[in-house]
Amino acid sequence: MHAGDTLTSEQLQTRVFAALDSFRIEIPSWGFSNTGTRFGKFTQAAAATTIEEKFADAAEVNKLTGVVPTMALHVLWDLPNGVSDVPSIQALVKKYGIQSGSINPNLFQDQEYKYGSICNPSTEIRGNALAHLLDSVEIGRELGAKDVSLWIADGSNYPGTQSMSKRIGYMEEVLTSTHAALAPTQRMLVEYKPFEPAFYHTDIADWGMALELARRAGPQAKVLVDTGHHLQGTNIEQIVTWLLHVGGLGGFHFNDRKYADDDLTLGSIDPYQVFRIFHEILSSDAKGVDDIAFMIDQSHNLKGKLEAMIQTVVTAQELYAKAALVDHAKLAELQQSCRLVEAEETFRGAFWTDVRPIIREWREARGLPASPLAALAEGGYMEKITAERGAKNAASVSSYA
Ligand code: AOS
Ligand code: ZN
Ligand code: ZN
Repeated sequence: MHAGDTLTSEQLQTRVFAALDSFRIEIPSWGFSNTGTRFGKFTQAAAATTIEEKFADAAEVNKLTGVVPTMALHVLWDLPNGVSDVPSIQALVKKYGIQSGSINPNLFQDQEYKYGSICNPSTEIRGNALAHLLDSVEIGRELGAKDVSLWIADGSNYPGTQSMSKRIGYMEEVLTSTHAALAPTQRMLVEYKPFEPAFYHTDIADWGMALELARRAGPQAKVLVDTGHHLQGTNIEQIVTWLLHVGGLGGFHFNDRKYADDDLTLGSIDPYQVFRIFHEILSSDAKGVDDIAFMIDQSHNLKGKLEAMIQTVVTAQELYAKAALVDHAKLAELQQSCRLVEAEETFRGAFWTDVRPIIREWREARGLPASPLAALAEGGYMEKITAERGAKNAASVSSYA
C-alpha cells in the first residue's frame, strides 16, 4: 500500500508542495573543498580553494535546488583571521546571495590541542580554546548567525591516560562561559560522537552527555544530532523523540554511515531511517520543533563535490516529502488500538510512495530545473570552475606524510 491508495492525486500534490515549500537545509562550506581521509586526499580539479569559490558553489547549488539559502562556515578554514574577516564574508553574502549560516569553531587542528581543547589538563590551553569559542560567538553575532555549532574532538586513546571525570568538569566550565557570551538571539549546539579521532573515550560521546552539558551550560544550549555519529544499530529516531520531548533538540548534521563517522551521502545507506527521523519531527507537537536546524555535514573525497551536495539536498527533500504523507490521525488511531499491521502499512506506505514526479512538478512550478543534477551536468558551471581551478588544485596534490 502507499499513500496514493488513500490520498487523491490532488491531496498528494497539496501535501508534497506544502512540505517542500517549508523545507530548507543548510549546506557546509567544507563540502566544496578538497578533503580526504588519514590515508590522503584525492584532489578534485573543480574543488573550491577559497571562501569566495565556496560561496560561488553554494550559490550554484541554491540556483538549481532553491532550498539552500545558507552556508555553514568553519572559523579556522573560512575566517582564518577571526572577527576581522567578517566584512569580507558580508561582501560575499551580498555578491552571491547566500547567507552565512551556522558558525563552526575549530578545536581539533591546532597542535596545542593534541591532548584536548576544552578538556585539556592545561588551564592555559583550555583558556585558548575558550578564547576561540568566544571569538566564534562574536563572529556569529556580527554575521547574525543563530547557531554556533560545537564539535569537540577531545578524548583519549588508552585507558588510564586521562581523568574522564576531571574532563567533565573542564567542559562544564568552558561551555558555561561560552553560553554566557551568547546574545539573546544566539544558540550553542553541542554535537556528540562516539569515537574518532579519539579511540578509547570521546568526552562528548553520546546524546545523554551532550544533553546534560547543554542543560548545565544554559537555556540557549541545545543538542546537535549528526546522523553519522552513532554506533551500529542505534535507534536515532528514538533519540530524536527524546530530545524533542525534553526540549533539547537544536538541529542535525545530515549524512549517512555504514560503519562509522559521517561522510556518506544522506540516504545512500539507510533512507528509511531518515524518513523515520523526519516523521518524528513532523508528527511532534513539542515546543521548539519548528526551530530545528537542518544542516548537511559532508565532505566527500570521491564523488564530485557539487554533485554529492545536490544528491544530498534532493534526497533530503524526497524523504521529507514522504514523511509529510503519513496520515497522523489515522496512524494514531491504529496505534492506540494496536492494529499493528494496519499501522505499519499506513506508516511505511508513505515511505513507499514515489514522490519524485510530484517534486518535479513542484520544481517546475517554482521556476526550478526539474532535475537539479541534470541541470548541473548540462549547465556548464562544472566546466567553468574546472578550467578556472584545475591548475591550482593539481598543484596542491599532497601525499600522505
Ligand atoms: C566531525 O566528525 C563532525 O561531524 C563535525 O561536525 C564536522 O566534521 C565539521 O568539522 C564541522 O565541525
Ligand atoms: Zn557533524
Ligand atoms: Zn562527523
